[in-house]
Amino acid sequence: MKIAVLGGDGFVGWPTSLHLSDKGHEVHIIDNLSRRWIDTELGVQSLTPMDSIQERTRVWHAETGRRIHFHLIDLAKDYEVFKQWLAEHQPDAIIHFAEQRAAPYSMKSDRHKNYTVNNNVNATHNVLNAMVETGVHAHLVHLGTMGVYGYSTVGAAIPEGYLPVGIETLDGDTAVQEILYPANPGSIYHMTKCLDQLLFQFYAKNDGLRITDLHQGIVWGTHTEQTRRHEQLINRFDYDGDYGTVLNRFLIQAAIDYPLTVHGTGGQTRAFIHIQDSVRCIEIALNNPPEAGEKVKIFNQMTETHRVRDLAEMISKMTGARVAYLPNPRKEAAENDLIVKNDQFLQLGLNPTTLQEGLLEEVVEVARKYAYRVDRSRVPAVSAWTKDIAKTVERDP
Ligand code: USQ
Repeated sequence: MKIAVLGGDGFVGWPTSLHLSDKGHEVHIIDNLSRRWIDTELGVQSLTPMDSIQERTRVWHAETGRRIHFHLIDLAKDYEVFKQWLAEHQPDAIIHFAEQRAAPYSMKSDRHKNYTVNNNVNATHNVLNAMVETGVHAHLVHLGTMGVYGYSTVGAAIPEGYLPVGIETLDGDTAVQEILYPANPGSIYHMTKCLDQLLFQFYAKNDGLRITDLHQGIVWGTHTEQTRRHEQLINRFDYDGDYGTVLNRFLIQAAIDYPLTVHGTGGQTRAFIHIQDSVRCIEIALNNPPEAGEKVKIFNQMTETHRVRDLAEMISKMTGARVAYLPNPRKEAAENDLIVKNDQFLQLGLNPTTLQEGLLEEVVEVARKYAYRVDRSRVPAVSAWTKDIAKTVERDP
């Protein structure tokens, strides 16, 4: 297949591009390199040393003989350029990662809120609009988030996207209708992914676009089979308070002897997936597209659920790190349960990497190896969800 990977320079986009190229697909990365600009804005860098995208693709070619093409396009701003690219290249599939993906970054200030909404919603709509306009009815696979469901405790498993609801009819009967699971975002970033869902629903219905939305949990880990092949193919690894996700943050904190930064009681339960499984899921989704005219296909892309404090205690036992319970900068439920259905990927052959088997290797291979690159002043999470919370958040544990 000819595959366009939008956002192919990012944390999940890069290993996905390598994985698909390795499988023999013709991969075209489209990216505006915004994630690298944001590193500059925040004054941080990936824990792992990252080369330019041009250098990464050159090394991939030298290693494997395969070419990954790179196109510098801003999807949110350069609609006409993207439309022309699409008409010219006619990909069979488009994978859409090209969104600002950090919840804390999206909550930093009014400017960051505007940026996240404008960037994410425009990018998604521009892609859909250009597909219809050019008649390129490629299979669109979008990286969504488990966060669209919210984390309120309902004591029932979260289904894969849809919920059957009974509505009382005028004559007293019950009509059953399938609806998108009620969106319940916990940040501006998560809200944009909820808005994406409506855009997909409309374009699938109105224009018969074939769309798959992957509701992914928190990704942990760094390496995939392909990123291990050469030092310069390494994936990025964020540890800072805005872009670092919880488990990867705990790993690097343990490696630099920084108390593990648990927000609140650590009673938040979240869904997790290893980066290797994430790229496999994307491939499985690509190979199982919906039919034209079918509703949007939704998968829950996660393999395990864990409570934040249990993760901290697990890593503390493994490494001897101390655990710090800090005031929570976020507005979120202090404690929640989470049960998630992920039957579709399991039935299609996903064999999950568990935390137990992968964690130790990650600490030793990545966190300790690159610990010398960490700027400790960038570890605290200082982005507060409301102005009131900002007053109560302790800046440094
Ligand atoms: N947390 C801590 N300590 C930290 C960092 C986070 O206790 O140092 C807590 C947070 O308060 C939150 C939980 O850990 O309760 C998860 O935070 P996170 O930053 O790991 O994850 P989140 O903000 O939800 O976002 C990440 C990715 C996002 C993706 C999402 C999947 O950045 O792109 O969509 O995970 S999910 O969480 O399932 O919605």
